[in-house]
Order: sequence, then structure tokens, then C-alpha cells
Amino acid sequence: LLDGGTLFPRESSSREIKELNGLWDFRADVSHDRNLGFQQAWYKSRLAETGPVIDMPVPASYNDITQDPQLRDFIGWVWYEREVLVPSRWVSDEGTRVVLRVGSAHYYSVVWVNGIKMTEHEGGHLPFEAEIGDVLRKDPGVACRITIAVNNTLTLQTLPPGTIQHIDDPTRYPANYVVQNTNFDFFNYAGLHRPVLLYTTPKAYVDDITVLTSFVDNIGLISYQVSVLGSLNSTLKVTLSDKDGHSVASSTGPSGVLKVMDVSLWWPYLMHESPGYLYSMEVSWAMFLVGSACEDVYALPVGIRTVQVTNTQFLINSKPFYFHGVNKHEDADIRGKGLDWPLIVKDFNLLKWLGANSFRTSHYPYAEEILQMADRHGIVVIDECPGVGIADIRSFGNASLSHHLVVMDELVRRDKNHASVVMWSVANEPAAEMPPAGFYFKTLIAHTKSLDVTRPVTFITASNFARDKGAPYVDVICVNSYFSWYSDPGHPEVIPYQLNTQFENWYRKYQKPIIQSEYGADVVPGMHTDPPMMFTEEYQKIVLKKYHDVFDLKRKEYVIGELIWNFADFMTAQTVARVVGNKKGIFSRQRQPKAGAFLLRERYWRLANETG
Ligand code: BDP
Repeated sequence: LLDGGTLFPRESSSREIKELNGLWDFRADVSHDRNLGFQQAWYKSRLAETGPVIDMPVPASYNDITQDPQLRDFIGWVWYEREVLVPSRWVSDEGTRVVLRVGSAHYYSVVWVNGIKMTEHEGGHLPFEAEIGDVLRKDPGVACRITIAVNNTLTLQTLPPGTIQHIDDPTRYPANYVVQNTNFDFFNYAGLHRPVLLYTTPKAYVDDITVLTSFVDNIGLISYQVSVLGSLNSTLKVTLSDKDGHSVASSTGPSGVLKVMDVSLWWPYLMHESPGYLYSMEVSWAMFLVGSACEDVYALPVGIRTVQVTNTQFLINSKPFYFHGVNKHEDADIRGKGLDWPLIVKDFNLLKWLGANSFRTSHYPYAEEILQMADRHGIVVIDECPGVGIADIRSFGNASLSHHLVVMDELVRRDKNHASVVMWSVANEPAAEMPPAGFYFKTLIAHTKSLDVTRPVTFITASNFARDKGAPYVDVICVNSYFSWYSDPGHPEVIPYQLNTQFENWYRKYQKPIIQSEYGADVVPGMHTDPPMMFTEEYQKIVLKKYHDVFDLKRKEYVIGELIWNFADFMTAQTVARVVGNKKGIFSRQRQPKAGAFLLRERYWRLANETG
């Protein structure tokens, strides 16, 4: 069991935030076994004192920041360090907790403050924290030196899995080199990908909040649970305000139900004239001691909506919802997977331009800032964990499964209160036909459902319908297929038959609604031929059109969505099949539309008018 919550840091009358974004000192450990940093205990003194350092921006992947090919493809430990002065009131007041939070560090991290180890964390894409107040109090007035070592090595037991290959045949190679092999198709960017910050709370504080929402007629219901740590006898008040700041419901105590009369439901974009309606739920905790008072205040945005799955439909607020959206990546020039506000806002503007109502966080959890945008704009999200490319039988073992369960704990803990998140995806294209896959997915999905009783759970399959051992446990069948691309390349005329058969096979076997969770074709932007050939704008259009014709027939029955692969071109490892990355974007990596984007835009707006 995880200890404690990971509420997104928010300022309030009782909480302060100090962002540590900007330039950090940085050094990659290029020693032969990549272990010199630990041997020489680089965390004990300033990083700059133990060797040369370079400037490294945070948040960002480190790979594309310099001109050094060794750093771009580096495997092993890199070291980040930053000194920060904290306000003396944080340290002098014993009643203040000072928390260091790392939004995401890929993949394995160890954190020290002033040379003292604070925490370690496995897995990118999810936040972790350490309380550092006691260490700061040891040396009040001294700068707080934060050192973070990050290792991007993927093994058969990491999530995603990978293998390390040593190329060292002296008869063939003048120098040896090491390769990180993976079974996924995106570049294994690494570093401090999301904001690092310090925040404070009182010693006794609101540690976690869980809300479950529903409605009856025009009455909204929020059943909530709050955990306060550090105090036994406290008074807890919960107040719900609408968008205009008017209080509409209140309650006391650590759990309860808020009743909202004339509720404004959270609706998806294009299904309602004011999508993404959010209330603000202010939780305040107070303790009155003789002569003094102590309180903590935290305000959580809450959207009230329900999600249900029948055997032919996906219902949001009891109305059928058709996913017309995209798969994305956190990926861009220079910053790699680093959080970047201009990019985030541009992408949401492009989603709206397209008329997309949804996206899947392929193939890992995206930044919370992105989910907050999705909440506010009413964009529906399928929230995927980093379980991508589980293809080796050894990655189905107990060690892998235990870690995967913990990752789902961390993901649900982080994202459970987002109205935009309507379904969990526990994996992408695993080798679901392998013998251990049945037990693996049964356990994983049951566990996820025990963490969240309200949302459906799925994984994305590319296995044969007859042999997929995980499909019996999902609520919605999500299928990827690349007809006329990876199979029958150059022959889009096969699509109507093959796609129809795909849908019919899956539905006949499982009677569950189906999402086409990926389909698409690579386009080198600006490449044209007629007749259409692979990699041209014309070919992508034909493939899309042929898929759409089948979707239009089947969405009247049980197909409940279509997510294009991919929203934008993205970087991959260097292979013979990729020309500086994957080009299946309908936008280029710089977010300029290809011909397919215009076709999709016309379709999505038409679907919006027909289906919402
Ligand atoms: C699918 C994967 C996706 C790839 C895509 C492709 O789920 O990550 O990028 O194929 O090959 O199998 O373009």
C-alpha cells in the first residue's frame, strides 16, 4: 500500500510553493560502469566540485539539449543539482512541513538534500515527494542543495520493459557500444521531465481527497473522503463553490456527501454549450489550541459526471458518447518530453480546431497540468499507464506484475479526481496471446477496479481476437490495426473487408463495445504522388477515408470510438523503418497540418453535429 496521497501542489492561505524550474547543474556519469557518481558520493559536496558540469534546463529531456551524440543516446546515471534559498519562516517554524516534489523523472531516481538521501523512486511519468524540513532545520540559513540522480536504463522488469545489449565483438568493432532495446516506438527520452518544486503545508495537513460523483435528476452528488495526517482531533469543513464563487453546498467531517441543487454537470466538449464545468471543493481543516489556531486549506476542482459501459455503448451522464479523437505523445523538438506550456496550449487549440473530443495518453501518464486542461475544456481522456511493449515472456513474471500493480496504485492515486479521465488503460499492445497473459491481466485489471470502482478498465490490443488472453477482463475492447500499412502495404482496397471482419470477430466473441484505438499511415510532410503511394499525403487520406467508411457503418452498432495514430509526428529510436521519427502524425512535429488533418477535421465536426 502506498503511504499517503499526492495531491497536486496548490497555493492557499496555508500553503506556499517555490518552483525550481530553470537551470540546474548537470553531469552524465560516463565512467565505464556508470557508477563513479555513487563510488565518489557526488551528492556529498557540490556537483561542480567533483567534476565539470553543464547547464541543463528543467523541465526537459536532456537528450536534445547539446550537440553531443553521446549524451543524446546516453544510458545510465545522470546527475542534476540545484541550490535554493528557502524563506527562513519555513525553517524557523517547527509547525511547517516542507515538501520536495518531482513531477516526473525518467526512469529511476535518487534524491539527496544537503548530501542526505531523502527518497528514491522507480518509474517515469508519475510524481514523487519527500519531506525535507528536518534536514533544512539542521543547517538553518544555509542554502538547500538538491541533488537528483536519474537512470534511464530499462530492463525486463521495468515498465516499460527493455533490454540492454552490449555490442563488443572486437573483430567487427573498433569501439564497443551499448544499445537500449525496447518494444515500443518512441524515443526513450530521459531526465527531469516535469516541474520540480518545494511546497509547504502545516504539520497537520490535508493529505488526500477522493471524490466520487453522480446525479439524480437535477441534483448532483459528490461523495468525498478526506484524509488528514498529523492530527487526531481536528475539525474538517468542506465547502463547494460554483464557477462564480457562490457557495452551493457544504459539509463537515472527513467523509460525507455534498448535494448540489440544479447541478451543472461536467460535459465533454461539443456535447454541451458549456463543457468542462468545474466546481471548487474547498477542504479546510482547523485545530484550535489554547491561544492559537492552526489550519490547512486545499481547493480541489471537481466536475460532476457519471460513466457507464453497456455492451454496445459508452455513456457519459447517461448519454451515448462517441470518441472522435487522437492518440498523443509528450514530444517536441529540443525539449523532448519536458513539460512546455506553449506546446500544451497549442495542442489543446489544435484539438479544438480538429473537433476532437478525446485523447488517449499513449503510452504513459501525461503531466497533471495536461489533465487539468482536459478537465477545464471538456476533453475526454483514456488514461494509460507506462505498460507499453510487454512482449517478452520474462516481463510477465511476478516481479513485473508486482511493479505494474504499484504503478496502477500511483496512477489512480494521482488521477482519480479528474472528471476528464473516463477509463484506465493498463497496457498497450502486450503479447496478450502468451500463456501467462491471462493471469497477468486478470490480476492487473481486478486490482485497478478495486482502486476505482467507477471507471471502466481496458488495455489496448493488437493480438488476434481468438488468442488474446486479456480481453475477457476488459470493459471495452480497444483494438489497434494498420491494414494497408504493416500488412498489405500499398493496398488500401483491403481495408473495408479486413476492418469489418476485425470488428465482427471481436464483437461476436465478447459482446463488448469496441474502440479503434489506433490506425493510420506515415506521411513525410509535403510528399505527394498520384496514384497515392505510401508515405505521401494522398495515401494517408485514402487510408483514413477507408477506415472512416467502416466506422460509419459500425458506429450504428457497437463501435464507440476512433482515435487516430497519431496527433503529431514524434521522435523514435533510430531504425530502418523510421525517417527521423514516426511520421504518422496528422500534424508535423512542429504542429503544422498535413492533408489528413483537414480530412479529419471535416469528419470530426460532422460527427460532433451528429453524435455530440
Ligand atoms: C503501434 C504502437 C505505436 C506505434 C505504431 C506505429 O502502439 O506506439 O507508434 O504502432 O508503428 O503498434 O506507428
